[in-house]
Amino acid sequence: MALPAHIAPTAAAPVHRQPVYALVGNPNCGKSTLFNALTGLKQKIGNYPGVTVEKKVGTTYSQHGQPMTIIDLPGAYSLAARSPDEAVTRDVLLGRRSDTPQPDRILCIVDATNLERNLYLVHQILDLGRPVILVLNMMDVARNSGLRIRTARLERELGIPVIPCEAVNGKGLVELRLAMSRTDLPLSRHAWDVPAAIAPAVSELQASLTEHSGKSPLVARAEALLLLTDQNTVRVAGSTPLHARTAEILAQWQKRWSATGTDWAGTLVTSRYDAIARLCGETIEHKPVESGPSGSDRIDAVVTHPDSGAGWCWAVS
Ligand SMILES: Nc1nc2c(ncn2[C@@H]2O[C@H](COP(=O)(O)OP(=O)(O)OP(=O)(O)O)[C@@H](O)[C@H]2O)c(=O)[nH]1
Ligand SMILES: [Mg+2]
Repeated sequence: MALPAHIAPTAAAPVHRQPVYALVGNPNCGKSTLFNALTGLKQKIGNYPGVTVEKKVGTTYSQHGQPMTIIDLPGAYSLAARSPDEAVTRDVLLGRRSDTPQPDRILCIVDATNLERNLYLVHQILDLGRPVILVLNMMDVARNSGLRIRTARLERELGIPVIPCEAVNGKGLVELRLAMSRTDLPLSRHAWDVPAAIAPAVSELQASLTEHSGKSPLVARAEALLLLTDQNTVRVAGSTPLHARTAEILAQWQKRWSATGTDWAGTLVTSRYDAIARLCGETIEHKPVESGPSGSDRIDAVVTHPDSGAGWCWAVS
């Protein structure tokens, strides 16, 4: 079957060795449930060296039986880390930890009932320039609360595969495995213009990170954006420190902006939220739920009823 043009292969380099997927999302959105469903007993659980943060790595198989590694990362609301858990997630994704391979691809899982908040992290991750698959989890709860998500529109806007899922009962897993098996996953085309007042600083930091820390241009850009919003940077054991020249450039810009009263971090965060709000406005629809049993009764019924797959049609586009 021909792929829709908006998620057809682009310039993303195919991965020839065993691909490493990171599973990442907000706390409590179903990461571990999905990780367990994909990996079964093929899991190794330990700690990241030097921090009391759990490290979970597992193996799953492509549709052709090829092994794929999955790392279940700690829950995070943002890559601008505020806790050791978030710092580990940020550092693994940015390739800052020598004890963990930088993931080739990223499975972003979101709670579909709270898409706008969950998309903040996804938006930051799309900046990393890695192939991303977006998993809309908790679709049972979303459907029962009257939410309709225009999945095809979301795919088109972001330019990546979007897979509706119910990790708790395995729905959507076949489609997810098919997407994960693709050797030619596309890179997102998500367009997010950095506000003009901040753009020169991002370029300068990006150049320094590329030159002094050997980062690829896209990872360096994502990292530059983070340096500007990560006001109280949480550093954990195992994380590579910032190069002195990059730290100097950052301090110079911050001094300049402080003198002119420019709220650089606020400007960046607001601009990202504006882009997400626009996206959600185009893709989420609230329909009043018809009267009947209470919301939680209906959710229980869907989760526990063996035939809950009937009428499995939540992707309105
Ligand atoms: N109704 C419903 N519940 C789900 C679904 N997926 C996961 N859950 C439930 O959501 C709760 C949280 O799931 P977890 O897999 O522990 O979430 P997590 O993201 O790993 O949480 P943290 O590791 O604490 O950040 C559990 O009670 C799951 O059973 C789903 O698709 N539908
Ligand atoms: Mg978990």
